Amino acid sequence: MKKLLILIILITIFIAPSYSTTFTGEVTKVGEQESNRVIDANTKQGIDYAKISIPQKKFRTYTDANGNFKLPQILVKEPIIVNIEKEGYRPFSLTINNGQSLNNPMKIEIAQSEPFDIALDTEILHLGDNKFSKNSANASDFKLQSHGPSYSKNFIVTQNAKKSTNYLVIGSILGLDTKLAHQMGQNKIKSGAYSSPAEVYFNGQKIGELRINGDGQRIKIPNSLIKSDTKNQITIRAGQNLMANHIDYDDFEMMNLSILSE
Ligand SMILES: [Ca+2]
Repeated sequence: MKKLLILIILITIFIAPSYSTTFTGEVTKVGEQESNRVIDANTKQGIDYAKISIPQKKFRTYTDANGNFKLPQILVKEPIIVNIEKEGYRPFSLTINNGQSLNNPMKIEIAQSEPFDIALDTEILHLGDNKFSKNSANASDFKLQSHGPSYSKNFIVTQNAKKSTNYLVIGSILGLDTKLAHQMGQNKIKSGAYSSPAEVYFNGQKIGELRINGDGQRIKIPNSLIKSDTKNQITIRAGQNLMANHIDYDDFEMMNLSILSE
C-alpha cells in the first residue's frame, strides 16, 4: 500500500455575534492504492455492498465482498460529489474538483454511526432560484430542481443530547459563490460579483454561515437552543448576489445533512 494522503480540511465556521467564534477541523482520509476501496475506519476491513453514487452524473455502483469498487472514466470539468452509503455507517461524501481525476484509486474510510446520530437528509439538495451564471462554482451540474431559497427540517432530540456537544454536519457543499469562495478559486466569475454567505438557523436563532465549498463542514449547535423530547428545526437560507439590482439567490448544492452528538 502506498503512503496515505491525509487531506485535512480546516473549516472556519463563522458564528453569529451572540456566540464566540469556533474553529472546527474535520479530517478525511483518502489514500492511494491500486483499486478504489471502502473500509471501516475502525477495523480497517473492507466493507461489502456499500453504495457508491455520483448523483449529478446519475451514476451508482456497489462495493464487492472486499470493499472494492470501480468508478466511470469521467473527465471532471466541474466539481462533483461522490457519495458513499452503508447501513450502520455515518453518511460520507467527497467532492472531486475540476482538475482532479477519478482515475487515481481512492481508499475511503467510513465510520460506524453512533446511537444519537440523526440523519436529516441523505439526498442532494439544491437551494436558490435556478438562475445562475455559467461561471458559477458548478453551473453545469445544476440539473436538479431547486428547493427554493430556504430549506428546513424538523427533528426530535432526546434529553441525552444536552449532555454532549452537538453539531450540524454538512457532508458536501458545492456552488457557493461567496467572496471567500471566489478568493479561494472555487468559482470563475470574473465580474467581481459575489453573494452573501448562506445562513444556518437553529430554532430560529442564527448559529452560523456557509462561506466555502467542501466536505464535512460542521456548525456547533448551542445546547441552550436545544429543546429536549420535542420538535427542533434546522433552517438553511441561500445567500444573495450582492451586486444584482434584483433579488438573485446564490444557487448551491449540499448533501448529507446530519446532527452528530459527541
Ligand atoms: Ca441565483
